[in-house]
Amino acid sequence: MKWLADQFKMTLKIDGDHDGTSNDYSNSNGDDFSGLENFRGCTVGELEGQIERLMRCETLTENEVKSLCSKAKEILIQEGNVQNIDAPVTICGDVHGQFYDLLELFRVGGHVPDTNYLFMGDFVDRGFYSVETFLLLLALKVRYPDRIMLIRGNHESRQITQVYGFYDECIRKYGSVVVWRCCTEVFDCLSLAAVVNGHVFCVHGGLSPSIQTIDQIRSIDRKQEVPHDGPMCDLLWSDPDDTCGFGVSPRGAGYLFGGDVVETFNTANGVDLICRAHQLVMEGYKWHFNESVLTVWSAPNYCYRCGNVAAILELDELQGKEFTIFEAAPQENRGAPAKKPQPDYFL
Ligand SMILES: [Mn+2]
Repeated sequence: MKWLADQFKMTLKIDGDHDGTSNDYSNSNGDDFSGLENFRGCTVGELEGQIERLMRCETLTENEVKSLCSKAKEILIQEGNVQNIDAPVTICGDVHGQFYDLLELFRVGGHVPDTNYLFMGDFVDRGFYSVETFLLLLALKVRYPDRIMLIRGNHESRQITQVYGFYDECIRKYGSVVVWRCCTEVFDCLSLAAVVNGHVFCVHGGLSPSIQTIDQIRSIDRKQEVPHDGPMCDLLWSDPDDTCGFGVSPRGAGYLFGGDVVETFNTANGVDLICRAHQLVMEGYKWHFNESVLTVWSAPNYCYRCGNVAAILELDELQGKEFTIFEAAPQENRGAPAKKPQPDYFL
């Protein structure tokens, strides 16, 4: 079982092994439409009200989720498999449902739309607030489509979310599978990668032996559940490793890829840097292979117990890089603890 291998590795990590634009939507700059205008089926005022509530970690109603997801799908499906993005942009790694730490990320990195963001997947699972985290990112995407880019991580999957928490959280908070199902349909529309200013290739996991050029990624039929193998799977699951060529991944999906593979890929595609997420790093970010690959991790104190700091990377117009390190949101900013669900026998 591939996914059990992932679970096993994650357990190891938690226990102390730490290895491990081009969009042309009009009306999307945040300035072009008034509060009364109708915007993809609801008013900007309604959408902004939803963003305000989500920022307070309040859940949306099931009907609001349905309509938000259907608008998000419309926007996301029009984006390419590989999104071309212009700097300045702030690049973020895994968030994993740690809602209050996402607010901390926005506090230190700036809010949308003042700061442009690229989130490299793994929005859900593990943390207590995958629903609020994902819906907030989605609502911001619908409100400011050119200011926030979301690409798919290996956890944006039906199979993985049923094991690692998002499915159970949806059932607990809504009492049915409807919200989970809506969100997983959005997952299928997420882009697979991004290229910033033509030079920085961003992807959740890494490289694939089936992919030599970025153009090959553009021809993948991405609107589906993450497959168990093949190029789409590899992009979301692979990890860099001090090896030559491609090696077997202990995760049971994707590959380990070496510095030689990166050099070939980067040269062939005119890329200087592969920016990815997917692996916990205690310092928030980590360079590999003579700074040709970078891991960015944005979930501080991962799973509320790893003790790591988180990082985001700001790329400026001149290819300058600035890391911001941040810690978990302090307890007093985390709001009231989540209400415990009523045990089934009371219902
Ligand atoms: Mn991942």
